[in-house]
Amino acid sequence: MTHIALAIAGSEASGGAGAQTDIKTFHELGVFGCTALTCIVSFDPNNDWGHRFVPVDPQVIADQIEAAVAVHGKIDAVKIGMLGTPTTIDVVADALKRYNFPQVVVDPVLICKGQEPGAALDVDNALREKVLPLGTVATPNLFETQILAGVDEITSVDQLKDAAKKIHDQGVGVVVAKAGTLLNTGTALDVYYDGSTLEVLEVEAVGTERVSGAGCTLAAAITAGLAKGLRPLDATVQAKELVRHAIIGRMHGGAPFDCVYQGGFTV
Ligand code: PXL
Repeated sequence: MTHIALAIAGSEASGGAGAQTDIKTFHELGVFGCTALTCIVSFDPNNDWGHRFVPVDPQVIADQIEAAVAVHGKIDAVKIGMLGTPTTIDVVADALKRYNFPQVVVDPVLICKGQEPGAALDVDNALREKVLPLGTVATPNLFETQILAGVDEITSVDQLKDAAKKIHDQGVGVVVAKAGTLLNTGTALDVYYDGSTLEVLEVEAVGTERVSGAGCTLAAAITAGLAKGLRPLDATVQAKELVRHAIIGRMHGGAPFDCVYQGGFTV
């Protein structure tokens, strides 16, 4: 039986991040992918690679989710990627309530380079109030973990564990708080917390440079694992391994950053 995952996420034209990455990751793990696009992001090579951001009309977002659900009859797992505006968050929260998907992975992408910093606070509050509690798993990066946990700075693994617990206390079943290489452990380190199990997950770091799409890939891989019936911890361990391969196989081109490529991973 083929399992189906839906990415409710933004388009990022280069294919390095966003919904394109999600689809490729689902495919790499043998899961059928579909999408509801929430916004269109185009990096601007003439403006410091800022993100030109265009939200998709709210009704069109609702229509896409309706279409994906109707065509397949069932969706095994959903990944929520960039939402970008409070209006989009409202539409997506409504859809999550209406369809009651069995697994919902929330990658709480707060703001993208080029958006108004003021917009971040609105998005942050709306995401925390309306979407996070509807998720079964959340995958905040270090910055998002600080904001969502309401803590100043996270510089140690113990602080990351405490922050993951604080986010869990806000009604998220499983928190995967991602530090990557930022805590200088020499590894790519994330904290997994599901209310009883607390695990520090580490894989060998490939390097310390940021690679575009790594976070999207991790959340998408967890989503695919859950769609196939893996337990959240096993899905997360597998996802970290896939991300490691996607970073090793990354694409170099005309931008000052590389982007992940999932192509070389085998389960
Ligand atoms: O990596 C975060 C992200 C998610 N979704 C979209 C993006 C980005 C970053 O560029 O463009 C659409």
